[in-house]
Amino acid sequence: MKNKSMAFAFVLMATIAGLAGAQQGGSDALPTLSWSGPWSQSGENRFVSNAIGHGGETWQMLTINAPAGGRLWVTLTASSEADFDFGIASALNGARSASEYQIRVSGAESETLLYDLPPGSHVIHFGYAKDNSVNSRNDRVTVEVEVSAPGVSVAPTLSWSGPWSRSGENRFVSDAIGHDQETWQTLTINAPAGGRIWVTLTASSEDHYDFGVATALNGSISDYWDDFRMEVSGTESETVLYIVPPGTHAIHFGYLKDGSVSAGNDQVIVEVSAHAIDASPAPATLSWYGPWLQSAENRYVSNRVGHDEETWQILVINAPEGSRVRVTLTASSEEYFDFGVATRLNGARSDSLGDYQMEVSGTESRSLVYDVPPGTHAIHFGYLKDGSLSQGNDQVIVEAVVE
Ligand SMILES: [Ca+2]
Ligand SMILES: [Ca+2]
Ligand SMILES: [Ca+2]
Repeated sequence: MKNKSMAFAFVLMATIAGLAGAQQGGSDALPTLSWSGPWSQSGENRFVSNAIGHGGETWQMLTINAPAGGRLWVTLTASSEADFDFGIASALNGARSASEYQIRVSGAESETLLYDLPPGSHVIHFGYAKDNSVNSRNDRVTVEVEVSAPGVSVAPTLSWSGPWSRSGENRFVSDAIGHDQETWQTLTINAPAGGRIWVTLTASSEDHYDFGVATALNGSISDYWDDFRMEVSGTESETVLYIVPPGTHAIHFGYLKDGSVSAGNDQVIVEVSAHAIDASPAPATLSWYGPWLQSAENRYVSNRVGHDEETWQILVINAPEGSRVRVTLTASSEEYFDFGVATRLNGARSDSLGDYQMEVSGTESRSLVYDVPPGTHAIHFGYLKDGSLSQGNDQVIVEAVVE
């Protein structure tokens, strides 16, 4: 149990540490950093949240002096009760808030965030907020910050180690293993000016039992499933964007099998592309093909079809430097029988409802963000009707926004 004098000692130590420095040296162009709050310093610009009780919050403030602007890389790593106790980073010059934030992490999640700094002085608040019961892991969050000058663009270089087979420049297929075994491949990223790393994992495995996984950036190989950044099985394929601060980093990719049964090719494939942080990335463009009726920019309404029929519209995303696209599907249809669907990125039209990324029926409206790697990609939107009855407007509406 933490008492008041211990809490006071934490505050005092952190204050002394804050006064003693945490200033970033180097060239005049680099932003300088100063910290205030009760968290414990554990590196030049690395702080660990202090102990708090259930229902509590604790905050640490970073002040950034950036006369020439710059880039700020924030890595937030939780060690907490998954989905209930959160580490939080505010928006640039945003408020302290457990409900409005730039990013939050829980469990064993670790994420890196890039803030583009306009010239001037700025603040960011970091928090740890707990719900009303249960502590897990180390019950804290760690924040680590790095800065770089504005406008430096150098593409990261990639190197690989492990037993997997190369099938493209940065594409590897897991090697054959038996039941209850696992195999790992390591990607090392050398990123002197930071970068964006797009990772696609594609499974061909026993659904729900044999998994392809990717760790967090610099995460460890671990038995805890919620420690992984991404998991795929069956015929799943997913893409995730890693934002990488300046320096050298690793991501581990695994194929993990349970005690019996193999399916498909019994493997996972990883494909990676690395890109410089560009000061003004080329925006993604959206184009649409199909019979649906346009009702606004990037908003389409399905055309009329009969019972047991379906109709499809295609969205093509051209994203020279990668992007995130938010898609919203809104149904007005016979509930549970007539569906609006969206495929995975580059997924196939399919007869099986479980294969879609998103489904709506009745009066449902759902929205989803696709992480889109650099290149040209497609999403298919469908309206699928069963053999009888129509309700509502008998249609689905799709809207897409580049974030
Ligand atoms: Ca809790
Ligand atoms: Ca299996
Ligand atoms: Ca129907």
